[in-house]
Amino acid sequence: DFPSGYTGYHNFAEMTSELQKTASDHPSIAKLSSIGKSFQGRDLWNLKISDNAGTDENEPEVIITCNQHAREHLTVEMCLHFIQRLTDGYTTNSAIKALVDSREIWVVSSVNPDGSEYDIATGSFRGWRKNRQGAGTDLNRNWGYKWGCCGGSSGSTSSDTYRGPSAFSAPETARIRDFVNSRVVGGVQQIKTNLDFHTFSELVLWPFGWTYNNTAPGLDANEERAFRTLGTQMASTNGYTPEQSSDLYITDGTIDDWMWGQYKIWSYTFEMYPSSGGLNGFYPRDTVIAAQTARNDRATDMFLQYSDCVKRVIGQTC
Ligand code: 0X9
Ligand code: CA
Ligand code: CA
Ligand code: ZN
Repeated sequence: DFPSGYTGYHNFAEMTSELQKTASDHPSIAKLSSIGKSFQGRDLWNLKISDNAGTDENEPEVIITCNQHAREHLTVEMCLHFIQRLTDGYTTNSAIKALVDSREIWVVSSVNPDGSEYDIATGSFRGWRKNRQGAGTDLNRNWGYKWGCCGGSSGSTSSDTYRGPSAFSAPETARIRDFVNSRVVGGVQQIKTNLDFHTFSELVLWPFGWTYNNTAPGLDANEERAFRTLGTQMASTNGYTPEQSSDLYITDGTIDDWMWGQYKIWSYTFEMYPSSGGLNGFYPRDTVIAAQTARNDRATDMFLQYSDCVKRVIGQTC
């Protein structure tokens, strides 16, 4: 389990209880389901937050994902904080109510529960990143858009950025893909936006990661301007640095490139606290959780606000 100094973090069982409690305390606006199992058989929980949560309404859909990388435990807390703020704030905060009423928000608070549990199993952190299938696959190199295209992932199983033997070879990415595919209704993808949380470096990133070019086939100058404008505005609320994801380094097979490349889902990656560090940058004490999750309240509100039409941020219609 988590070592002393870290007991404020949620392990998988604690996260599961928290999600179940939220759903039972707020049955009209929170509905919990599993989109399938991890490699080792843990549930991949997906909490829907919306008014009339049991009904599929005609509202822009949003998907928030956390913990693709095992050791990035602060991101689980980010998803849980986001859930708690929207559900507990619903009756008292009119701005929150307006967002919850006008969106259907899916939250996958742990994409990689096996890796996360493995990271804490001995009581001291292992520094583990990947899932637990064989030698481990880096889930954020396993998505099926330009998978393995560009030197932004590794073909060797021992690497921390091993892309897997084929796109979506990991059950964790495959189940989220299946879920996102299932949200095509009447030929229209219902999910408009995605926010994927990582640690660390305090960055707001947008596609593409596979090329240094700002634009590419499937991402025109106008779209790039909308990505940049909303990314920059969100970053101005949390003090992160906004940039195209390849400005960090080239990656291929990432969730954001797939979401955008496959479906034109406006997908951002947030790299949370701290701004720099070595391996210990992945392990901030639990005393920082409250401040470092609340730090993204305004950015996530803005993200939800524009989720009906991201191009509104540059004065365009959808
Ligand atoms: O390498 C990653 O997957 C991310 N950094 S982390 O330290 N959390 O592992 C950065 C990904 C940036 N690229 C894209 N989001 N495409
Ligand atoms: Ca609704
Ligand atoms: Ca819907
Ligand atoms: Zn990460």
